Amino acid sequence: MINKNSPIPIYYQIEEYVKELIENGELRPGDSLPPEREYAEKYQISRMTVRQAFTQLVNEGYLFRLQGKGTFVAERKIEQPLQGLTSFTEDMKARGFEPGSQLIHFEIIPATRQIAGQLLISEYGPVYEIKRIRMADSVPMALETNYISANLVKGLTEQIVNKSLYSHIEEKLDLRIDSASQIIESSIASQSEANYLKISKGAPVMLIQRNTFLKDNTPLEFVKSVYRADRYKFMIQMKR
Ligand code: 16G
Repeated sequence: MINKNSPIPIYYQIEEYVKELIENGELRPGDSLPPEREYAEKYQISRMTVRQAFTQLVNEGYLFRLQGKGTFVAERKIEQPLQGLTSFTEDMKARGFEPGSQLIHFEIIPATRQIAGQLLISEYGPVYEIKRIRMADSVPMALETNYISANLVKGLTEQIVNKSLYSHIEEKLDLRIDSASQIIESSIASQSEANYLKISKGAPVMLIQRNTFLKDNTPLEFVKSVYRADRYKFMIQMKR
């Protein structure tokens, strides 16, 4: 696999080789990699070079290290297209995962000025504040807080939001979800976010803010989410 005469740097060749093993399934999530020393001896290269390749793969999310235990293959990231306006439940089902939610908080609160501004309702108007851990096959993927006007979407209950909000809104309330705008920025998990998402404090996350509108442009929801950066990547098609 390693060609020392190639103009391609050796660390890069190792990286490509390990990626190939992961992509063709020879290395599966959770598998441990042979110690760097073993690679170095086998291919007669320096341990530093192997380390450099592994570090790059850790940074790209293919591998992770456990102190004193070694280097392991990470779970594959979900590649989430950004074009379609879909719900978490739809996204997970489309990938063959069982969608799940754990309700952390459900309350009708008076809208703060920020929330009222996002939902175009009056300050202190009643809004649902719904905080859910969103799960795929019981693994926490994101922490989501929705704000929805209680005058627009009447009669939400804990039972309803334990399932799909979008399907309730469309199928039971017959409202047409039409468009959304979304902002994505990077951040790190706070202690409480880390606990909910079962990651370490300070682990990379993506903050997503979504404003969703009905067919007549009425704001339906204002959502703040924290997505695990080790499990998600986003994709968008572009054309020029
Ligand atoms: C997605 C949406 C969220 C929406 C939810 C409905 C993002 C960032 N958020 O998670 O705005 O409320 O789906 O999901 O994509 P549900 O129908 O499964 O409850």
